Amino acid sequence: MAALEDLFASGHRACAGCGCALTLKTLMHVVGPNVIIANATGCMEVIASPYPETAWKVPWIHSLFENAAPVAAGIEAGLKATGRKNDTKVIAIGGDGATFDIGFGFLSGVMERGHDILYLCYDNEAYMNTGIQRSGSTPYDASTTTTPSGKISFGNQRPKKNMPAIMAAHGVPYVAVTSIGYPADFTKKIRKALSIEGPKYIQVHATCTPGWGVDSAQSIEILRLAVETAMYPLFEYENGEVTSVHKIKDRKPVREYLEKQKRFSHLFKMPGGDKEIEKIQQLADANAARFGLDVKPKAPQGAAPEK
Ligand SMILES: Cc1ncc(C[n+]2csc(CCOP(=O)(O)OP(=O)(O)O)c2C)c(N)n1
Ligand code: SF4
Repeated sequence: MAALEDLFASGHRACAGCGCALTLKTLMHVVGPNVIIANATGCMEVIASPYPETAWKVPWIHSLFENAAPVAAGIEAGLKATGRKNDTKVIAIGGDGATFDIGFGFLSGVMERGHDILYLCYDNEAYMNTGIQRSGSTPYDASTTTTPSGKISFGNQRPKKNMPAIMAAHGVPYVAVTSIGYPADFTKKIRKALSIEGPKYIQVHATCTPGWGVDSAQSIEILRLAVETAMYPLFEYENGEVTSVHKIKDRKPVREYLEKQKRFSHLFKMPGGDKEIEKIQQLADANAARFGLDVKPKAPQGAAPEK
């Protein structure tokens, strides 16, 4: 098999084990050269474009933190107006801070206006580039520099914002949640999104090794545990309806995910931590129930069929 060209080249300055950089590398293997990318401010912009160098081998633009989606929409409209859209894909990329919070209104406008773009949010669950501040995507009880755990707090006390549901509520044709811990799932969903005309939103769970406090060698294992515990369910919405979910066989307790990350380590030391872990387990259980994630055990052979 011919080697895939790295259109997001190595030599950039991401930390070892960065799931976000792996996301972009894998994205470009799927997308190929006929693309224009608009990138929000954030780690992936900073590590890949220190002047005068760039890791990008395709047309790429960075403007502001909040406006990757409108910049992409402008590019798409310009290509159409000048008769040059053809098969050129237009992709906007932003972290969860850029997507869930600061670029939220801008993204909503773009989704509503029906532009033919893919918006990719790499979700590392905090503002990492500026030193691990909480975002609307930070999970319950995670310790960040703006929601530090300590005597008076278990960390972030707000639930993760349900962005996929908000995006689906715009009536867009395709919304998907994936994880770079599952590259085949990621690749399949990117391919599908690019085959659909109109606005698409894909959210990909991606490790930040210093932000989550994990060993770089465990980056993928942690992402897989997020899915296997139902902390981060993977699913697709088509035209507002959930059309597929990634099922889980033998769902693991959330403890197995939490105990491997420093951002949750206080839960295992502080009085009352067990109760908090139980609350997080309930959030995962609710995810499993909502999406029907658990694979039901098969009835033993010869057993009477369920009524
Ligand atoms: C309007 C504005 N506010 C704040 C900043 C400072 N800033 C730059 S990057 C960043 C964090 C980005 O967070 P996120 O979008 O989650 O991406 P990540 O760094 O995690 O990749 C912030 C707050 C800015 N550049 N512009
Ligand atoms: S700080 Fe986090 S998101 Fe930024 S390059 Fe390092 S691992 Fe990646």
